Amino acid sequence: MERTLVIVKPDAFEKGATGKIVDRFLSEGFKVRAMKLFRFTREQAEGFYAVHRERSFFKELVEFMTSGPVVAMVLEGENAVRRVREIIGPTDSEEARRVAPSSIRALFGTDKGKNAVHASDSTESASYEIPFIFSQLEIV
Ligand code: FUP
Repeated sequence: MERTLVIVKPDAFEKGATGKIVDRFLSEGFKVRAMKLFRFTREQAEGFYAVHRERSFFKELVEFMTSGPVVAMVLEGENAVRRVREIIGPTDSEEARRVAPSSIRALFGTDKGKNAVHASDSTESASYEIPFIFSQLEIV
């Protein structure tokens, strides 16, 4: 069974959308294997998004991700990486509202930066991101 990392970002947490987002994944058949509430430090957010270090939006991204608490979870299911990416929709929430109106980013995000959720974009990313956030003992 494949595993992927999802993070409810500060905008969606602040809106009180965490429960609805978790419920959506449960109703799509995923099992939650780990979950926690925390707030990223700057160094942690920079490490988590190290792959984007050279991008123009990196500073803005780190500022947003450290602006409030987040809820991270490990989801498990068949083709979890690809299916979760379909359920969250495109990066830009405005585009998501046009092309995937029932996606999580369409329902709870604002724009390209404040887009409600993160999800691993490949199994390789999931293998970096899951142990970055969770210790072995925290995954059931
Ligand atoms: P995604 O994999 O859909 O989260 O999107 P990317 O990997 O392209 O970008 C990672 C995060 O950077 C996005 F979730 C939000 C942020 N971002 C911006 O703030 N501005 C942009 O132009 C693109 C991405």
